[in-house]
Amino acid sequence: MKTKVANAELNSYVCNASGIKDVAYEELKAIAESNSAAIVMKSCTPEPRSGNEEPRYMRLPFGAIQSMGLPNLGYKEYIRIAAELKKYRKPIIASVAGLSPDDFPKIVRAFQNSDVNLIEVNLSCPNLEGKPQIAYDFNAADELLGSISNLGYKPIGIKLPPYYDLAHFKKIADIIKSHNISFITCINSVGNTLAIDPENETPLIKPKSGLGGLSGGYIKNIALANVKIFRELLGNRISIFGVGGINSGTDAFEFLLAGADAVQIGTVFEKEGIHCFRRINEEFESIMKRKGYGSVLEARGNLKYL
Ligand code: RRO
Repeated sequence: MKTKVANAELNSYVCNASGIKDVAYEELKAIAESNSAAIVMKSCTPEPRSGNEEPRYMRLPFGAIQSMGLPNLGYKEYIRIAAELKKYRKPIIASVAGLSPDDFPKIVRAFQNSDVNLIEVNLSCPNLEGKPQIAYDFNAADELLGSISNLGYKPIGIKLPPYYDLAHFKKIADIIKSHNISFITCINSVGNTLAIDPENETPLIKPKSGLGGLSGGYIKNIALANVKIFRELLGNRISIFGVGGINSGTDAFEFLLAGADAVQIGTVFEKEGIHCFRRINEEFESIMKRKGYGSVLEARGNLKYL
């Protein structure tokens, strides 16, 4: 069940998503030693950040709500960590964030001269007070991609927020095609949602008056539609990581039918721990076998219509 994202070869179809248990060296080492097909690192900024106030991550019955606020060690530390993790011979995927437009080319340039294999640029963090999600501002996204897409030879991808309107899909897809973008990762959490504790009469999380990104099972169908629509709009030249609510091999297979090249696991990794990669991968392989598919590519985008 090997697959490929941009020029990176993945030994399986299932890996971790940025943002869960991937901030510190020990956590990334555990991912390196697990069945995750790649090592995806936490989105990073020029300087280390401790993130938003707690409570900032709460599990919900079918997923989670969080407003982490980009806690990370700063990009220089992730460049050092990538050098340490290279020996595991697994694709290392950096995730780039920023607090200002200039941060992005600065960090991308540094990762271009590092041991990471792919560079995922996060245009969709919903949890920074006063900072809109870049990928919802088409002019800003276009300008930002222009500033980062030709700084070196390592493939650049972008982490997208969910879109809901077909005209918006078309707009961002046209922007992506006009730059040197090799893969997309969709979707980030659904931003600015609210979960309430009715006993306490408070939100479940503290930052942003309780507003946070929703993830897990609640967003699977939004994610599936985003993967399918982008696969149609972008064609087969651009790889797609599907992410959002994947909890089983069946979920992973649905993302394959929608057009994903590989999937990333976030919320379930937080809840179940490192074993989730092996479990989901085994379940996925058994579905592929039962259905007679010999490779990921054979089934990719194979959704049939009623
Ligand atoms: O750290 C976060 O609060 C965070 C980020 Br950077 C992101 O891209 N998506 C998300 O749900 N949380």
